[in-house]
Amino acid sequence: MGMIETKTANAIRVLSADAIQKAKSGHPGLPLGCASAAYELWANHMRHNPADPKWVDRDRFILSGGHGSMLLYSLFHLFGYGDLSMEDLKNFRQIDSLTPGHPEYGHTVGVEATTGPLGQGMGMAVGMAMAEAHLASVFNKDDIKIVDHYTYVLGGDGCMMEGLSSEAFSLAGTLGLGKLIVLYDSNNISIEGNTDIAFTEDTAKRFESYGFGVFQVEDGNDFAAIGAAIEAAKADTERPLIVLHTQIGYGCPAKQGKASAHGEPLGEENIIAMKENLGWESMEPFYVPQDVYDHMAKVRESLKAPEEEWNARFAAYCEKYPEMKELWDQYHDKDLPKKLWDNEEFWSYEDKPQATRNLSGELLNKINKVVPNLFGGSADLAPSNKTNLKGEGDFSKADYSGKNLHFGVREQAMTAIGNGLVLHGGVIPYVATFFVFSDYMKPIARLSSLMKVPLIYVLTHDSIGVGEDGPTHEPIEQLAMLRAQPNFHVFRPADAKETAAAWYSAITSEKTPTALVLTRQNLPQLAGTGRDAVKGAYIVADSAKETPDAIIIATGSELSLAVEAKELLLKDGMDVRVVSMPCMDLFEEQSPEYKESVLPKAVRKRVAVEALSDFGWGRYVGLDGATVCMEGFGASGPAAQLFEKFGFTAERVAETVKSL
Ligand SMILES: Cc1ncc(C[n+]2csc(CCOP(=O)(O)OP(=O)(O)O)c2C)c(N)n1
Ligand SMILES: [Mg+2]
Repeated sequence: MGMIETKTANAIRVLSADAIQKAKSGHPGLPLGCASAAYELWANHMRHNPADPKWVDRDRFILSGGHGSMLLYSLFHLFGYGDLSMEDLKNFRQIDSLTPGHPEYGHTVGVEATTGPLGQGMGMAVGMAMAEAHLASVFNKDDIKIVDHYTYVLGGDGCMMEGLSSEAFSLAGTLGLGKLIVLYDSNNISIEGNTDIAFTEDTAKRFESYGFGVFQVEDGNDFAAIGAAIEAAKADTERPLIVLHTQIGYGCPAKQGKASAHGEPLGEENIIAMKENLGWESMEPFYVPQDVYDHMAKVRESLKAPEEEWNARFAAYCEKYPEMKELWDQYHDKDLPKKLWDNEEFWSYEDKPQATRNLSGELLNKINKVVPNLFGGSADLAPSNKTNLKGEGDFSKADYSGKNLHFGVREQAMTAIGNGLVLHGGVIPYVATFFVFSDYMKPIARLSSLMKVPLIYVLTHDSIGVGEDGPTHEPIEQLAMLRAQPNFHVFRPADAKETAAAWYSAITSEKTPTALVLTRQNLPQLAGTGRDAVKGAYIVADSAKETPDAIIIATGSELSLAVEAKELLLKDGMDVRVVSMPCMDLFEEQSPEYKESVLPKAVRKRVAVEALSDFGWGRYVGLDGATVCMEGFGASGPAAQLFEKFGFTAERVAETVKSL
């Protein structure tokens, strides 16, 4: 390898160190340690075109160790992603800059996934590789392949320590995702010092046990060795791991190999020493030699060819297989699910008591007839979550065309994979487990919201209605937890019509993930419910009076209690309004006029009924209102008896209204 490669990798080091120094914060260790490997991968092995960052068949690259964001930004600047300028690098970590502290999807051109919470990038990469494998098996023909790309993920010791990576790679091994290439930045350092203090496993052996092929690169600055490992990994049709033995903070004599290189600026003097050590031409901050830019212009030019070749291939494919082109367009038509609004079958239901999880399962299968690219499953609870797509095969190593995913008992990996599937594009994924185990999904769901990724969460067994399994399995605070998360729609539907509305909202959502919180037990079909559920809250049974005597607000299984309580109260001369509020978040998005029409400020006697924690209801019931909610954990016993025991009866609701 020539001088210019080394010089370009050093430009990545210099830009990263200078930007972090100027910001007075950041993480130089990873960018310095991985500069050579990243340059080699991006310039000589990855099929990507900075001139068209959204090209569908590009190789994906995820920086799972998001703290090393300056590595990405330096690459973007040199490769020409989104014209990320020197000015942008100088604004690293400043408000509204294109170079925030950690890479943010949708904010900076070229960022494939928001990363920073360690381990999650690893899971998202597995999801992207699964999407590729699935779409390839659906669309590729023997003579023309139109889906054919790799997913590269780079993560360090921290990502390997996080349990999420074990979940994700264990599944990747089972699925034999040969086009997932994991690059492990093995520098034996994390924040507290040498990894020996807490992490002595043999990671290579661990991956071998998952069924990965392992390639070692002894010197993380040996371009030829890195390149050879990448090509060997590509040729490995199973699941390759490349262990890059690197030195954190490489190039900076006072810092390299030390934990102090991890997460603080190197210091002015150390940067000068680094530049001298690297033989840099100028001590001027942010100086990049012209020959590096000249070289990168040539590299950028060379990166255009694969997409041009793909465009020709895709055109030939469309001509030869017009019916497949039609299917391809359906897979990529974001508006297709909106057709469900006028689909009578979708909204139809049998008028008998039904569990909303069963209704959800039926709706999912109805959607599958209209929306061809549903792709999802459960963390080993599909029979309970009712998430199976009937007549569709299983996604497996033997057959990637199956649409039913089996995540195993791995809620974290499942959720990160779900995010990766959405980010990849081309499929509409859903993930499922018991509602109580949303605790295991929460940190990953948070990234769905942050990235504006509309992943669908099917969460069944939504209250003490779980019954005999008892308090370990009965959610209490999970509803409040998910409602507290910005940009997350939590739906708790009460019957068939509301469950359909919830699914409609979830599958047409473009920027917001949705949780469908569903019952295990049967619920009656109610008269006043309807599609207005998509507004988040609406009146299901009104008072005859212009100003109701009181308002009862309920969700899900407790809505029927509210309606019964209204009847009881009428006998006592009180005429109340019943409001169903299946989705607080969507109600908050409505106009002030609509909100006032449903919950008039003048009516201060308000009771909220929900068999979960009352946290959050204060906002709607106010100081003069009350709640009928769970105060502690549930108990083990038949569900109907538990509702009695914890006071979820129409009588108690009516009494509570009268007490105001
Ligand atoms: C889930 C999570 N826990 C903790 C952190 C805080 N954190 C950021 S980097 C880091 C150490 C990472 O070590 P390593 O991956 O080896 O990176 P290196 O120091 O080699 O750059 C920690 C604990 C985090 N970002 N995410
Ligand atoms: Mg490390």
